Parts: sequence; structure tokens; C-alpha cells
Amino acid sequence: MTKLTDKIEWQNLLNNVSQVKNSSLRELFKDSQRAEKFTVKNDNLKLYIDYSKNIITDESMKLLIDLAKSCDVNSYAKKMFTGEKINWTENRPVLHTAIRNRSNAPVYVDGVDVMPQINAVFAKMKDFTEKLRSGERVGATGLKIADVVNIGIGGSDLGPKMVCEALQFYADGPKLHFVSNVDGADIDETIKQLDPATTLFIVASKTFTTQETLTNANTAKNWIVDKFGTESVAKHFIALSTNKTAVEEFGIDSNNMFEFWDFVGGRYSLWSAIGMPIACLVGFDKFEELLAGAHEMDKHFLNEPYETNIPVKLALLDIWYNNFFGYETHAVFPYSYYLSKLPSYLQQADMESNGKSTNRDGEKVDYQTGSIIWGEPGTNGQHSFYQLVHQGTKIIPADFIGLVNPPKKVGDHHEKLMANFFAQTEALAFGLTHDEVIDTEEGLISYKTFDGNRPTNSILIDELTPYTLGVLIAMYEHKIFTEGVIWGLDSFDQWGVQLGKVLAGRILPELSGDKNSMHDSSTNALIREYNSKHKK
Ligand code: G6Q
Repeated sequence: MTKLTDKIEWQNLLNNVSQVKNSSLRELFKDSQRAEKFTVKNDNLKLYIDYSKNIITDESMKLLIDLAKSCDVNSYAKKMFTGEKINWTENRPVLHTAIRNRSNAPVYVDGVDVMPQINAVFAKMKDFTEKLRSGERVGATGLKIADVVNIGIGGSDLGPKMVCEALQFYADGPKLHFVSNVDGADIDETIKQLDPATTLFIVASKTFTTQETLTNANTAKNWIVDKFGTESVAKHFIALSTNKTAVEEFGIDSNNMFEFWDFVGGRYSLWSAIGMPIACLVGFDKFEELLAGAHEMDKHFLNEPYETNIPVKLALLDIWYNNFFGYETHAVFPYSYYLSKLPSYLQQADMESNGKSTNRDGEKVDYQTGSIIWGEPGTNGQHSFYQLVHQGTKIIPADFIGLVNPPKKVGDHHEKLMANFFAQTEALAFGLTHDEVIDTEEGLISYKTFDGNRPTNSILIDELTPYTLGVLIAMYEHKIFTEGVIWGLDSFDQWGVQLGKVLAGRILPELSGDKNSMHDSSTNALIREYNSKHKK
């Protein structure tokens, strides 16, 4: 297969970037059609995406689309949706799209339709959440469950936590808490505010072998068992997992286990039983609306031509800056309080998927792959790090995400919020020239000029509902997928996180003083220092 960087489409982009790199957005916007040309509006998805404030021309966009075509993005998407084993290092299909396949059309894995098993778990989730929310399912003392604690980490934490935060406005169920860190402070600070009689723990772990999760789950179990005895585990714990044996060994009856499967990757699992906290918080119907939104985006991604395909466009723009301009980070700035956890969710989704350097042929790549993703809610960022975004020496392409209508109108807050969104993208694009700086002492003019030409995408969502949230998350998932295909990566494995886990397992007994250190001089000295001062 031709190497990515040897492809004619790649070479054409290299030529194009040398012509376009120094263009200014002020110049490019002399084309009065530019905003219209570089906007995708989709009423069905309730999205309006304006990517005109990027350093691109019609020709650059065409050449980027040629690259996507030459890398067969759409054929790979079809392979994913139809259950081919595109996660080749783990020999697994990648079917988070089947979980939210609202059409219920069969999806086969090794000749077996997976839809009936998906539907069966959803029926069990619906029944459970309805009983929990109505008070029919109670704790050991007969009291209604008021607090639900999700114990999980990584993909078994970030997705449901982000969605629960985003859908807070619709919350009408028990209060949700999330414990992920193995630092005892996390579980301790959480349970100290709770009443064990009215608390349910969800132990969310695909493998049910994750050290952090099992440590927290055991601490929680001791807390409950100390009060109400071993029998009470059945009333206060449920498990979300693929590993029935380990769940039962922990002491949770398989009736209280909600299954998912190896074909759902951890960071793509919020649509599965891992979404249980979401269904507890807002009800199963709203959880289904979330799935429906994602399914609508799935259809768009699969069927829309590249020219108007939203995830493909966003992926190509990221590749444009990452590979042709050499910009290393990509920021996500939600102008919505509810979306404040989106950047940290996307950090995992993107960086764990595409933070890799070995391609399909098992060779080291000779080009950049996954961007560094970071971000914060926008207006807060404006009062802290936006200085660097506007006037620093680094260029940071950014997604600005805002709502046309907030879930609730509070005075004129929303107008002020969105005025900031629009002002920031305008200022980043067009800056302020020397001549435009007014009322300033001559010596300060150079400090007060803004170069502009800082690229942004403006993503407007009609309103924040479970449906549009599903659309938004799936949009980013498919953006990540598209980039992974073009870079020739397996976006669905995560070997990079293994080494640290193995070494931590080796070091743990050394911290009890049971073994001698056998590491490099720095690690040995750190362990000695810790052991000499740590109070046992
Ligand atoms: C996600 C990763 C990782 C995983 C956690 C938790 O794609 O695989 O973040 O979700 O390590 O794993 P368990 O769910 O197995 O506990």
C-alpha cells in the first residue's frame, strides 16, 4: 500500500499549504460567499457548523476531501457498522453503533445478529431504572434510593459523568455521584455525605479487573456490609460488566448485573449498560433519546457525501492543522455550563484513540497523529488562558460550541454568553491592526494589536436535549474515527496504558516493605524516601 505521505493527495496538500499558509482571514473573507460556502447546516441534526474562520481555500478543502477519498474513509465506516473486526490488534469488531441502532436492523458478529442481546439488556435496564426511580426497588431497610454512586474509571466513568452533567436540567431521579480515583479521598469524600440506607452503588467495569474500581468497590462494600450485613449487597450494588464470573466472585448476583460485550470499547461505551447512571438520573426514555440522536449522526456519517459530511469535515480540518501547519493542540471551548465536562471526555475519546504511532502495516508512522485535546468552558477560559490563544506564539485551532436556546432562560445571561462566543471567534479570526488600535499611547500600540488568523469552528446546537447531545458526541466519535482511518491507526486499542499498570503492580508490594527495589536509581530513591517517612 502506498505510504500516506507518498500519496499524490498528500503531496498536493503540501503544495497547497505552502500557498495558503500565509493568507489572512481578512483577505479570504473578501469573498462574500465564504461563510455560506463553508457552513454545514443540518435541521435534522439540529446543528449549524461554520468552519469559514479556518485558513483554507476552496482548493484546500477539495484536496482534503480527495485525501479522505483516497484513504477509503467511507468503506472503513461501512466495515465498522457491519461488524468487521476493524480493531485488528485485539481482533474485535467495533460496534458502539449497533448499541444505538434504533432501526433494529440486524448487525452480525461471526454470523450472529447482536441486536436481540442488546435489546434484552435495554429491557432489563428500563425495568430496573423504572423501579429504582419510582421507589419500588428499595435499600436494605426498605427506604427509597436517594443517591447513586457510579464506581468506574476511564471509559466507565468519563462518558456517563459528562452526560449526567450535561443533562442535569432534565434530572428527576436520584442524585448521582462518580468515584473513579484510587486515592481514598475520592470515595471517602463521597460517602461521608451519604446515608448507606438510601445509597446504591453501580460498579462499572468492562473487565471487572481494574485495580482502581475494585479497590473503591470493596471499600464501598465494607461500608454497606458493616451497617446491614452481607445480605444487603444485593440491595445496594449492581454491576455493569462483560465479566460475569468476576462480578459473582465480588458478591454481586448476576440478576443485578447488566451486560455488555467486547465489541463495545470502554471509551465508546456510554451508549451501553455503562449508561445506567444516565438512565437512573433522567429516565430510560431520555436515555433512548440520547441513543436516537447518536443514531441519526451515524446515518449522516455513513450516507452523507464527503462534501457535506460533518464529522469528515471536522476531521479533515484537524488533519490540515496537525499535519500541514504543525499545530499540536486542539482546544474545545463549550459556551454552556452543562457541557463543562465535554473537554475532559473528548481528551480520552480522542487521545486514547489516536495517540498512536504504529500503522496498519505495523510500521512507525513518519507523520503526526492525534492532537493534544484540551479545553474549558469558554467564558471562564476568557479570563484565564485566552491571552495565549489570542496573542501567544502558538496557534491553537479551537471548536467553539454554543446553544441557540438554553434549557432555561435566566434573565439576559444567555445573550451575554453568546455575545462572548461570537466576539471571541471574530477577534481570533480578524484581530486588530496597528491602525485600528485607538486611544492609546504610541508606545503601547504594538502590545494592543492582535494578529488574528487564529482558526475556529463555530458549532451551534439548536438546544441541549438528550437527542442533540447524542448527535454531538457521535459527531466527535466519527471525527476521531475518520482521522484514525486516514492516519492508518487502530483507534480502538489502548496498549499505551498497559506498561504503567504493570509497573504499578510490581511496585505495590515494595511500598509495604515486603520486597527490595529493583529499579533505576531515581525510582529506587523515590520508593526509599516514601518508605522511610510513610506512616504504616
Ligand atoms: C477505554 C479504556 C479505559 C477503560 C478503563 C476502565 O477505552 O479501555 O479507559 O475504560 O481502563 O476499564 P474497565 O471498564 O475494564 O474497568
